[in-house]
Amino acid sequence: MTMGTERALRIGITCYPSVGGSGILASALGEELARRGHEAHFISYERPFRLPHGAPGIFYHPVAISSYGLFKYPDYTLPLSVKMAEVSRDCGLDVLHVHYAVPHATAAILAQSMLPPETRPRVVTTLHGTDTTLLGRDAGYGPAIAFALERSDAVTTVSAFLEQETRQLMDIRRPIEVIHNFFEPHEPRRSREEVRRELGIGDEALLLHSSNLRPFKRIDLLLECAARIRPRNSFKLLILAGADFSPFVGDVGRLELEDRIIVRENVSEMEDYLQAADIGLFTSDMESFCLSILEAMSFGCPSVAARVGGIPEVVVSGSSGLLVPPGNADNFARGVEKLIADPALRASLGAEARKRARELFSADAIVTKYEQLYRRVCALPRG
Ligand code: GMT
Repeated sequence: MTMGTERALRIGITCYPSVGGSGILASALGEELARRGHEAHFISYERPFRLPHGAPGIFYHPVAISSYGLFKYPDYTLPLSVKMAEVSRDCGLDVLHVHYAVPHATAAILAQSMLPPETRPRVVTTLHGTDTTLLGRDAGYGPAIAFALERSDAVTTVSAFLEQETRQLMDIRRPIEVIHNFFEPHEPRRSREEVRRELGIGDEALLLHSSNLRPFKRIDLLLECAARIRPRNSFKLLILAGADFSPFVGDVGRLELEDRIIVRENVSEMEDYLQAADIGLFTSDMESFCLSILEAMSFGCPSVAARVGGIPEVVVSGSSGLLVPPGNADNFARGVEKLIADPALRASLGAEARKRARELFSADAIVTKYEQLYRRVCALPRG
């Protein structure tokens, strides 16, 4: 297929298929590439959970993992690289685009090396966060990550913060391009009123937190903040949990928040809930971007969030949300109270948040950058 004068591309995409920003972003990218006439070939141990079924141009190639008596730990990297090489050869992939370096970038470099030079796909590695900020510091991973980054045909990060952090931590000198995350909302299936009715929301403000509940998301601080918001009956907090919430149920009881907290686990109709929310609340200690804030912004919902990592690239405090110093429940509670008490401020921050999301972080703005990058690496001489 050709697009104008340019031919359609065949892109292999590898990501973690489970709930997490990097997998969500990779799935959305594949969906948008297919909509633009390219082929997106997902290679992973499971089908990414947000990937639409039956859409033209989207393919899924499972990686089978065997367990052998000799192995104490099952190995994923080698079967992944073999599958990457096989799909590259059989489907004529132009690019292997891996999301999250560990172990995907190493597997892609190995896959590339296993193929004859004339059929080698280019490797694009997108760093998402802890693949360098955490694992990059780990002596058992750091050198392999640095090697795969140096060997990739292009490396991108989802924020300028992550680019600087990666350079400093890993002593990387090669070019790294910043391509921010994007979010392209689907049409909600239910109305805002219907969803608020389901959640039992009356005049209260509906606060929203969505995450995979990992330790750096600071769910303890989120709940502590909820316990300190006054008046107590001015809000309810909806937690869209991408993981089992039961470890936190004890804290909800201890803080006497049973009537304030609503939990929904692993929802697939994100947009239904995003459109129903009034204020996002994100207490993370670290985020290279925080896709959940962007998802809320797309529906005109401003967030109170920690001023950490790449979040200030997403939210301009006082204009499209409120950023507060991290780690202190009172800071978050005062920010939320301010927005609950001032609907006009909430509306103006929300309008600016939606505008910023559309102008800077839409598929139109971002996917085009990936397409240009793919074409640029495809023009490189094959190594
Ligand atoms: O890096 C991680 O810990 C996991 C990763 C994920 O898969 O959710 O999160 C990172 O990537 C997201 C998508 O680009 C970003 O929105 C998150 O901010 C980022 N997390 C961290 O930097 C801690």
